[in-house]
Amino acid sequence: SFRDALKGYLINPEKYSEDIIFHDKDVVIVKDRFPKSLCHLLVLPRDLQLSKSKPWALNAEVKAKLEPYIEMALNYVFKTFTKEYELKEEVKVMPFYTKAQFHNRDYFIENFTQVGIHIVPSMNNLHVHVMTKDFHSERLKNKKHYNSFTTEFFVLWDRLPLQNVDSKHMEDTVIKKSDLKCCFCKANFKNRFSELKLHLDHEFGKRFVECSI
Ligand code: GMP
Repeated sequence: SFRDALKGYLINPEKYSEDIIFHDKDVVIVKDRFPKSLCHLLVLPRDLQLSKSKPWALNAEVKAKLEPYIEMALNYVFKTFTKEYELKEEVKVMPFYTKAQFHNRDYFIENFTQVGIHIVPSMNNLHVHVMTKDFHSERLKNKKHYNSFTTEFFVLWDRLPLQNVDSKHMEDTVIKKSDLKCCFCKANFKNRFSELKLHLDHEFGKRFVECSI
């Protein structure tokens, strides 16, 4: 089923060299094929038993093993974004007020990236999302896509593990009923997804411009 689409990366990373930015015997880091932000990676532990476990239950021991790989993914995200985009310095709006902040790895990561898991994953193999928080992507096509990364449906790495999870509440209420709120300015678009999309384009364009090479 499509839910097993990530499994190939674990078993045979050599076969997917276009998608994969790093692998060793324990972990694969792959580009999300349907990225919901400009930089969107997945960190996948290769152990098949671990791969089957619930992401919200990730314990401290497993987290400690994955953390160096998450750092690696964050570095990649930082380098890629700051290579491809520039900050429009004349517009002083969060998350960056200055070019120095934009080019400061720690500041960039703290203010413009997120690491975490979907509380109810759509794919069977355990994966951790590492991404920028621009949500500037053609692949972001509906309310579910947006809310799955911007509400408590997305569990930040530092909050793991959770003790128990009400999956039905998460899917029925959090995803479907939460208003669409702009991740930059918090403007509330209620249920109006296409308006949110236009607004996100605007918010992006206010801050960033593609580097001319
Ligand atoms: O939460 C699952 C994530 O996996 C989503 O962000 C999807 O966009 C992503 N995804 C689904 N199928 C594939 C695939 O075949 N390859 C990759 N790299 N990502 C996928």
